[in-house]
Amino acid sequence: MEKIENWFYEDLEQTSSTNDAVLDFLAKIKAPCILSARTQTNGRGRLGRKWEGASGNLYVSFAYPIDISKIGHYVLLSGLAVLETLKVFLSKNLVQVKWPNDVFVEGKKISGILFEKGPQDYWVMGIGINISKVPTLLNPMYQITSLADFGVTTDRTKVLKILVKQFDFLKTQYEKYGYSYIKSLWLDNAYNRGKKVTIKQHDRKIEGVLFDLDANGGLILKTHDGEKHMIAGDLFIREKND
Ligand code: BT5
Repeated sequence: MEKIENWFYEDLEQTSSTNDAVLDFLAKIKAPCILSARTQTNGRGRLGRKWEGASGNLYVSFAYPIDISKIGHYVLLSGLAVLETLKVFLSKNLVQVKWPNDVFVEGKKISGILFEKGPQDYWVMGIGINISKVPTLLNPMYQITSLADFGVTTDRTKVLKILVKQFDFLKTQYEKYGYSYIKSLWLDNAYNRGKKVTIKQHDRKIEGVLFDLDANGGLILKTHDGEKHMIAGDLFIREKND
């Protein structure tokens, strides 16, 4: 069986969603594992949204056990693993994490991550990174970019190998030094830290200054009514910074 670092690994030509296919792989081998696919026919995002594909991009899911009390920390850690991976290819100050775990380059979305519960204490961490192409989207939530837009020529296997190394490194640092390590790295690389942002939750909008992270990986906004803790939502830049 193929391996990347200490992870069992399988690559498929095509699947509907790597987040589903990795569960079949996990059922077979019963150990932490990674599954990628060259194409995904029904990739998904949060809240039933779609993740659009183009060939050459990376679609990968990791299945591994997480203590439920730490899930918010792993959500941030996953975004940092993608951030550090992209910094290998791009100038470091261009890449930022957008809460909870999107990665943006020059204000455009290049990567999205979807966590889903698996069997027992396993979770699935599904990561999409635009490498060679920006898919065509009718009404994207944000502007979109890819590594190719910045003149980078690489392939999904090279990016995946670096991603696994970065993830393993950050997980080890987290286990050694705790959440404070993840929190400060995240804040140092946060999109729009100290600026006015809007968090959209279904039909609700909360506006405030992106200030800090709480103990569970939630976002702390400074609003007119004091500090507010966000555990879910989509972050947008305020159009007028008034
Ligand atoms: C996410 O959701 O950003 C999580 C996406 C996770 C995708 C990976 S691919 C491997 C694994 N298998 C899966 O089936 N999923 C995971 P969310 O925050 O809800 O953002 C979704 C929104 O991002 C969409 O509504 C679009 O506006 C936008 N979008 C869709 N495809 C995109 C792309 N390729 N690049 C940038 N933005 C995209």
